[in-house]
Amino acid sequence: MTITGPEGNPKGRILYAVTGWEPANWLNEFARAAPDRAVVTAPDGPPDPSVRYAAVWKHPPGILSSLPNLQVIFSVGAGVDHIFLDPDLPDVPIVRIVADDLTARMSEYVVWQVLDHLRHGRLFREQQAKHIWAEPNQPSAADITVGIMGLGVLGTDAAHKLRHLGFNVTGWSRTPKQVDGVTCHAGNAQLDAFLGASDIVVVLLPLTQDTKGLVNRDMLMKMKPVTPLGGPVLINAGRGGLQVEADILAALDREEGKRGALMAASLDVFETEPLPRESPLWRHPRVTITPHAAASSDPRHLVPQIVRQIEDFEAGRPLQNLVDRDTGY
Ligand code: NDP
Ligand code: OXD
Repeated sequence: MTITGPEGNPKGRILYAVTGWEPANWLNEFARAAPDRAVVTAPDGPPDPSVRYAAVWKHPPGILSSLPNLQVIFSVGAGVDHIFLDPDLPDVPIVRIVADDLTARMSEYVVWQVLDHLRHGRLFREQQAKHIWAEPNQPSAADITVGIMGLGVLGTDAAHKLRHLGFNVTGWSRTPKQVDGVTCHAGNAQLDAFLGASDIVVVLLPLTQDTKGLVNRDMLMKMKPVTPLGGPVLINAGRGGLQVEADILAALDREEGKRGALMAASLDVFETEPLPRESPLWRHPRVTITPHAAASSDPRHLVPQIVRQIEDFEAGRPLQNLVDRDTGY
């Protein structure tokens, strides 16, 4: 167990239970933002009654139920599916991250990938390697409709930025939405219309019981067979569990112009992470892979927000960005 901050302090301690990320920067930020509060990195031994808050990412299942006085769980990511993997999840409020820094990073990723597909990035990199000077047909942003699955915090910001660049933007959410300049679709009844209108589909959905495996053969068959880019393009920065990778690979290898054929894919998230070395996605010439890095959680921006929420909570003010356990996001 590591403890930072003062011991024997009456203020509720914070458990930092994060798997796979370097803890030093987070602990430094907690020390800076909450110098009067102890942070515990891994409780062992008897249940720790002084821990009242937990900041988690893929925490070891069962660790939270061992804390008798836990009052709030904070996800240090925007997504919370990792929290629901714990079968012994205590019945306390769950708060997720909504932060301008993270939102801006995600929109940068979406805009970067959309522009790379529009501006033939892959082709030009190939041509450069072979010293080929040739200009392909170049559609403009106004010729392309980008469809965003998930019109939440991240999807809405990306939609605005793509609109600003001149793309047509359509969106899909669970409940009806109104977003300036965006044609909005909602619910399963409007999914086909949404897919049929989109040249590039960007997935920014949370992983829930309802969305698991949604990006599958059935969905790919409903995408436009022909677009100004040749065929449809898929970009997934939501969660790997949303996609069926065997179906995406099959769609990439289907004959161009045929229904269900995918022109290219940009994938930031995968069914298994890290993406196994033997996955054929690594070597597919029309797949762009990033290592779940579309929008990193930066402790400089996120820790002060968590500490502020704890202070508000202790002062009797309501928590923000609460997760709905029924919908799973
Ligand atoms: P929000 O909760 O703000 O938005 C989620 C959106 O998805 C909402 O528009 C919601 O609809 C929609 N949605 C949820 N379930 C369904 C459904 N069954 N059918 C249709 N639409 C649905 O989340 P964020 O925008 O903040 O984040 C989205 C996801 O992005 C996160 O859950 C996480 O998985 C992922 N993420 C990935 C990162 C990365 O680095 N790759 C970084 C950060 C987040 P409604 O508006 O009706 O509620
Ligand atoms: C997140 C993520 O959910 O990094 O924030 O994926």
